[in-house]
Amino acid sequence: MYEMNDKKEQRTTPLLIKNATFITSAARAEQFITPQKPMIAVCGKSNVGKSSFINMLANRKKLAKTSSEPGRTRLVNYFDFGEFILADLPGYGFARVSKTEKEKWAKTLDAFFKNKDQIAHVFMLADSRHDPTADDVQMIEFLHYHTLPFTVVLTKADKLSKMKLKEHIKAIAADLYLGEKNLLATSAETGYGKADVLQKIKEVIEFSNAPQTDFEDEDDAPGEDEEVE
Ligand SMILES: Nc1nc2c(ncn2[C@@H]2O[C@H](COP(=O)(O)OP(=O)(O)OP(=O)(O)O)[C@@H](O)[C@H]2O)c(=O)[nH]1
Ligand SMILES: [Mg+2]
Repeated sequence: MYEMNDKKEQRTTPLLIKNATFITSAARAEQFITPQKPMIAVCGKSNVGKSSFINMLANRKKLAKTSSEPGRTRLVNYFDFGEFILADLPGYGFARVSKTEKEKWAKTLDAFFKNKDQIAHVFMLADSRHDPTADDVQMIEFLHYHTLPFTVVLTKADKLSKMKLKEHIKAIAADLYLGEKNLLATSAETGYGKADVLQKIKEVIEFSNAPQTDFEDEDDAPGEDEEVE
């Protein structure tokens, strides 16, 4: 009962995004930034709609550069959203690039996710129209392996009928061994699903800013096996 009321309360005060700005691009790990506010990473295969998703959240058409030509975002692009930072990551799984280039991307992504403490959440984008690719599955395994908290965001929902979208959400969730609630369907074209994403971000920020229980201190506190002088 309480939980329901809490949810309702949160829903009535949505996260407001006023003025999102571009911070910087990083091509290499040494250029990664260490922001003082919660950072959310946006990842997914090339052309899935990462930059468009960021623009949708920012209410701006050209904050993040979008392109119909896959593989355009080759850098980590950071955006300041006021209460949080968004990092637009280079897309993976683009066939038409050289092996060296692919390895470079893999290295960048790897290095980025190694800074685990810096990442409050990951939005892993996948196309709502298709089955997850082998790369998508690998990315999710990677997130699991590094115990990074993530939500799967399905893009381009406007391309499907409501019925089909529902079917796809179910199928994709099953494919990824996730509950349907771990998936948020969106459309950068129509703004569908934006409120759900903002709600998720709000929860992430609140969790990040909440004082964390310091278990180490508890261990350090005098226990049964320790003598107090
Ligand atoms: N219909 C529709 N098209 C979309 C949507 N989101 C993105 N697109 C289109 O998909 C193409 C790729 O979008 P981007 O946002 O550039 O994709 P990206 O994931 O940033 O791509 P890379 O940076 O190259 O990895 C563009 O032509 C967008 O207009 C959506 O929600 N609906
Ligand atoms: Mg992009």
